[in-house]
Amino acid sequence: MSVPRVIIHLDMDAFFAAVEQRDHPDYRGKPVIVGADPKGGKGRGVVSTCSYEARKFGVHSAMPISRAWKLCPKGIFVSGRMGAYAQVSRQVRSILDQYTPMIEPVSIDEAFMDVTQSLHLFGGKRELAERIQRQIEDETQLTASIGIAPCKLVAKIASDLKKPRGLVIVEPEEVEQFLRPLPMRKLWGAGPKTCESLAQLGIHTIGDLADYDVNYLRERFGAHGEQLWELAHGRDDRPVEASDEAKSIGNETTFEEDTSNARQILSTLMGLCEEVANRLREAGLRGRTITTKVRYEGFETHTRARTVETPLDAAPDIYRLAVENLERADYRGRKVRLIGVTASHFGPGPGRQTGIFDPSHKTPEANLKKKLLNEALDRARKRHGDDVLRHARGMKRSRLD
Ligand code: TTP
Ligand code: MG
Repeated sequence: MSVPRVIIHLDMDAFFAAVEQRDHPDYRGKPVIVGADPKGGKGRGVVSTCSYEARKFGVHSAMPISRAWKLCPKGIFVSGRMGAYAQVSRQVRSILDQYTPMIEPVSIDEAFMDVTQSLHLFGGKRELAERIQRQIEDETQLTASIGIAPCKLVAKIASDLKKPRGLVIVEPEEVEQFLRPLPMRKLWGAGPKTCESLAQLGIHTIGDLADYDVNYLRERFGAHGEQLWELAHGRDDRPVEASDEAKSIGNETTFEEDTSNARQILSTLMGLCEEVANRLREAGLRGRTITTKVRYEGFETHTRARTVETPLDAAPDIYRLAVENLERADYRGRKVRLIGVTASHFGPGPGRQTGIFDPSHKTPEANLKKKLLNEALDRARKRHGDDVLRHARGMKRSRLD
């Protein structure tokens, strides 16, 4: 028998609503509903999420906003700030990174972690989980719930059981008993239709399924039936799939002295774009979102981003968007301390598809020419270092675009 794994599932509590309550102290302790505009009860969108105070009224995610308006007329309805939620999500991720490299983000507010190898560094399971929860609370003023189990299925169910601020640990020998009383819909992969068919066979709980004849399930539902039966016994060996790919590639530089000289600022930005483009191509990636960061004297910092349909990996394309962003940050005439550029929101790069017939370029030949030139420049850079490349690319740029 191999050593049981230690899998954590972490999920933030009432995530969007909790961020709103954190940032608006007058919302605390009140029903906050994040979602579409209720338009006085006539709105047509849905609820994204709501605070636990609002859940007492029966409001929940994905419910029509008009219904939430009826159930909770005194609720505070807000439209939500994705940027703020994404930022917290990144902050939480960087906390989790301190505990293991084996992290699989599942959504904006949840992740699996495989801590089998790193657990001993932090004491026992409870110590580790409490420490992560405390650190998240200290650094974000938000709460998270955690489930710990030998597999993903059970860890995920466990994290949901004692929300908010929940911590449920299921030891390997407890897994089957833990699952048995739970309703079928808690089992991953059992959708409403499957649950209905199983209910007709008298299968209502996960325990009912575990006790059922697997041969019959296989006959009736095929491989899926057998898989569900395995899961019902707590047998789930799906690995935590840590993606070690970077989510963004960026670079920034601080000027020796604050400067308002546009030529200097733009040529520095060009250099940064070239470096980002090189790193993208080395990684076989292209970015759809280009973000420019500019910090003025006195540390006032602006970031502006643009997302395009077709992912980019060539310096001139990145530079064009980076300059547009910079203009939108009203840099002209102001003293700039730092600038940076980042590519994110990756799409497939040439390493992953042929790339030559990429619709981002007018003709396949133009695209091929550009690709070959960029590859040649990459080779030159490896041979002669960055300075040569910068110079060479600066000269070739006008011919290619
Ligand atoms: P969840 O983790 O499902 O919900 P939650 O964090 O709000 O509440 P809980 O304490 O039960 O975990 O989803 C995370 C965020 O994703 C949620 O705050 C808002 C968003 N979301 C939607 O926009 N629409 C949806 O239908 C769901 C389920 C979530
Ligand atoms: Mg959540």
